[in-house]
Amino acid sequence: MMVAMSGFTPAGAAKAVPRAIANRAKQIHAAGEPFQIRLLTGASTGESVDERLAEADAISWRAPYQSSRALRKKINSGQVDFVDMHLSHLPQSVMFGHFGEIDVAVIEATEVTADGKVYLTTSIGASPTFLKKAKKVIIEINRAQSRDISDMGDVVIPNRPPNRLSLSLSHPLERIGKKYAEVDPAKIVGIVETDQPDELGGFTASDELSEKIAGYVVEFLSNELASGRIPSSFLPLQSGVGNVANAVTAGVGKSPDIPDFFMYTEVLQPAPFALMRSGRLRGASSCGLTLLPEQMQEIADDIEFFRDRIVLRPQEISNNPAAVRQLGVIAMNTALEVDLYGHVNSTHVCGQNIMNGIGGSGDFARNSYLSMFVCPSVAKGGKISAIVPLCSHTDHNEHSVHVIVTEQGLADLRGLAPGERARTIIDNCAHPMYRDYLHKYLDNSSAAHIRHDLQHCFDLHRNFMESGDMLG
Ligand code: 0RQ
Repeated sequence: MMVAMSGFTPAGAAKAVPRAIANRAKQIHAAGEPFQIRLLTGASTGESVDERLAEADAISWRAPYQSSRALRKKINSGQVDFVDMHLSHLPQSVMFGHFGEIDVAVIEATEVTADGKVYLTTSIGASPTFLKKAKKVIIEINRAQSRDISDMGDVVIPNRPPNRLSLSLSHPLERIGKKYAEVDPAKIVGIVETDQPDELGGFTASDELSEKIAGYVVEFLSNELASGRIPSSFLPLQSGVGNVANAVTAGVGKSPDIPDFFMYTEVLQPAPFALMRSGRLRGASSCGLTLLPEQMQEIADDIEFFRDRIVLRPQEISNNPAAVRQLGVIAMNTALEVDLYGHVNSTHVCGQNIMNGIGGSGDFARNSYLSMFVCPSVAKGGKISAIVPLCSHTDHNEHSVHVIVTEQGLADLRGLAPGERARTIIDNCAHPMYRDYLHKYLDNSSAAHIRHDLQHCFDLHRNFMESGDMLG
């Protein structure tokens, strides 16, 4: 069966039913029978979905994103087929029938009414489309989620082309839809009551390295404002997941040079949320609330304050390329590796093993006013350089990348031809222990518009795979 579950990060992910499916799978496997599902969600999920189902060997196929240790292992050993997708594409791909029929949708909600209004919880994700397309629906009514959170929802499903209308979204907080998703009540085959909070992971406090990166980003944005290249009222920010992204938004919040701002993003993380009370963050459009448990409580306790400052949208709207272009979003995402010409690999280690997936990074990067990628200059204690001659896998190409930032510095690639890009990235972003190697690589490559030595462009990767150290 193709099963679709709610969840965009652990926020709003199904909890009770996937655990029950995992237990059932184990029993069936113990009896010597096969049992696996094909699984769609909005993005990554909480532990009850990917981790439990992967451990139970209950998934045969998965899309569009994951960040689970157990599932990653199964994907990289070839036991699970995984389709890595732009998150904005997922709901419309389901609507267009790209994955065939959806047999069952399992959707977390705070309320479902007799006439089929479904009030979603801490994320909207692809749930409105799953509810529309699935043949059968199971609703998890989660009593641990505040009913008031559902009122942040702004649900709209764009028409199928050729009848799709342009999005009328001129402000990050503009509401264009309904507070609830809709389902044909006749399709509901079960309602499961739970009271489990979102399975939010811990957030590591920002460290010296991420604060350095944040410092370069803030300095760059301040200069752009001062020069008038960013309007004085500033522009909405998008920030990817993780420690560095969190530190960058905290740094923007602290900077006296940057005015109070809005976010148009897919995941609202703890650091920007903490800027809301002071008014530094004036409001956020997001697809989900990936916050600390105490911050979730803060919203429940003071919904009057947050109701008008947070809008939760389906992922095809929160990540909509047209909206990102129209609003002039400044995008900040994370790279695993960047090559000398500004191509970015965000997903596959040595071009082979997946980490998480492209997520929404491409939705934003390709269409943003300014597209920035951040990462530490080295990983694994220096044995891996994030700056390599040629990316071993490309998620974002040179045409979608304006700025690269590591703790070594910032490379502003706008208007630079390939040769200039390469030297700027090496001198500003590569770790000093890799700079000579990278310069020599360039010097030894024959003259061309984009210089490469195809005999040696993956030597660093090959060294790492053979000896565990890129420098051999
Ligand atoms: O491994 O945990 O074993 O030490 O990669 O790296 O530095 O902790 O960074 O947690 O921010 O993740 C790109 C994966 C970065 C993430 C990525 C190793 C490193 C470490 C993690 P360890 P860090 P982060 C919003 C937008 C794509 C999706 C996206 C991501 C681990 O940000 O998945 O942006 N982004 N979505 O040691 C081998 C390299 C490496 C490397 C780092 N070059 N080679 N390993 N590591 N660089 C979210 C959604 O879409 C919902």
